[in-house]
Amino acid sequence: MITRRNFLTASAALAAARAASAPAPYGAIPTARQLRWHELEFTGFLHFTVNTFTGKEWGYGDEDPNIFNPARFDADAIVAALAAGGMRGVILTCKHHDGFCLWPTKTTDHCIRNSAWRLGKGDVVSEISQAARRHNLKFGVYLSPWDRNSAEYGKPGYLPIYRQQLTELLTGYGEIFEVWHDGANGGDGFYGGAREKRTIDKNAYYQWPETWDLVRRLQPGAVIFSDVGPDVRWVGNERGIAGDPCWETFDPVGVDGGPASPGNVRDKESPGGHRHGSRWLPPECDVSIRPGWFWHENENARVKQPAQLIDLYYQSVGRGGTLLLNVPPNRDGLLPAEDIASLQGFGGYLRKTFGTNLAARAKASASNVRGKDKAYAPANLLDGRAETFWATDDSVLTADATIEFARPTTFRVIRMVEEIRFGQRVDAVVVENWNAGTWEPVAQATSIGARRLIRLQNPVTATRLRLRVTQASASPVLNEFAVFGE
Ligand code: FUL
Repeated sequence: MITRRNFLTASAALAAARAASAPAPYGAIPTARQLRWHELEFTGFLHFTVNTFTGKEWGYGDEDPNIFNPARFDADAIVAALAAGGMRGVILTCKHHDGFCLWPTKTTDHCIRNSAWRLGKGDVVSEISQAARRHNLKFGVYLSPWDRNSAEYGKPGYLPIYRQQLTELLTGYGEIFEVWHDGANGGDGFYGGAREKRTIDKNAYYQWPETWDLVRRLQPGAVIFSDVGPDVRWVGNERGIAGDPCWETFDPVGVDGGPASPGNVRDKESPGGHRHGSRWLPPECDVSIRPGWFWHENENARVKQPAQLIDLYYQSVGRGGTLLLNVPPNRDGLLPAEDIASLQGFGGYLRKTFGTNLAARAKASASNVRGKDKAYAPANLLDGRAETFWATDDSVLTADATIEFARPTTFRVIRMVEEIRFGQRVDAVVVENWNAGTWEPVAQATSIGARRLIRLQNPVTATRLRLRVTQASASPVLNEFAVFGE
């Protein structure tokens, strides 16, 4: 007898039989923390320390803590300007190479506690982290491994100090989204008065794997950045520009061809990554809004203009990486008016350009849909949802999706997103415009990954557009195809 309950169970089983299974992941895939990091797209860097007051880029380590005295320091104003620029996170130089700590650390006297600022009661890390939370930005820390102040630097005794500093930062200031270790390791310095040159073995000295374990234990959600990851790779230049193509996967190799470590990587390979690399290790593109990383009076007229920031955005975020833009506070402890104006101009561009996907109401069709299952329909490219995607059958590596607008639509920017939970699968695409009975190419690209943005030379008007995957290493799985006016 067919009861209602049996009937329902039977039809559910039928539906399940018809539903095609999701594609198997291809190659290396991102972790949950990497996925969250990709979504941030654009974050800020704050280089701020004794250098701001001495005019140096690299402090020697013998600076008097009293020179750090940003009389009008206003964390809220700083972070508000970053937010207006469109940033979703901020990383502070809690300690740069000079060793001066911007928080009252227990590990050294060379810190803010011994500065005249706020009678030694101030804590820049605390204030920036709290302002970040108020403005809905994630907070991250830069802790320079090289410490030109510490007497222990270069000896075994420095490692426990470095790890203790990291522990203080990762336990005292709430959730941390990124831990940033640069690769400028060793050289001359004050070193507790020794004033000498100390070189270290870049692969062995810091015992990075143990330090990274510590970060995992204390802040499991944080990504770790360095020349070699383990979560996010340096893009290989300080101009903020990723390669084209730019693969999200990478197997770093040391300068001599041996094992790599922070400060020892063949950085010519970093902008492009490695197609079919064994690790998901996407690039973060760091660059300063000014020529230097720290504020210098004589660079006030050389602040990057919104148009330059826009170009950088397309060359970093638009190639599947993230953009980490440094905006250094000045001696007052504020962002200069020039920098704030640039951020505002750029943030306005982002909001205006990417606020409306002109393809959101278009109709989509495709040459192939995985298992003919609606769950993988090309309409998913247009729905603005992160979790839905267009996928083809496993055997179908080249395919196209066509979208039809209700009326002629003019756009200048194209955005494509792979569903990277399934790995980086697409090797090349072409976008074509239906014009008087033929398909005309308007754009082409290689790697997509987390994002590919194409800004056309001139706006294009279309009634019908076709996205053709012309080469792929596994059946394409695409999350988004969007177009924007400028
Ligand atoms: C480098 C440092 O040497 C620079 O001063 C700056 O902090 C840059 C972001 O990282 O390794």
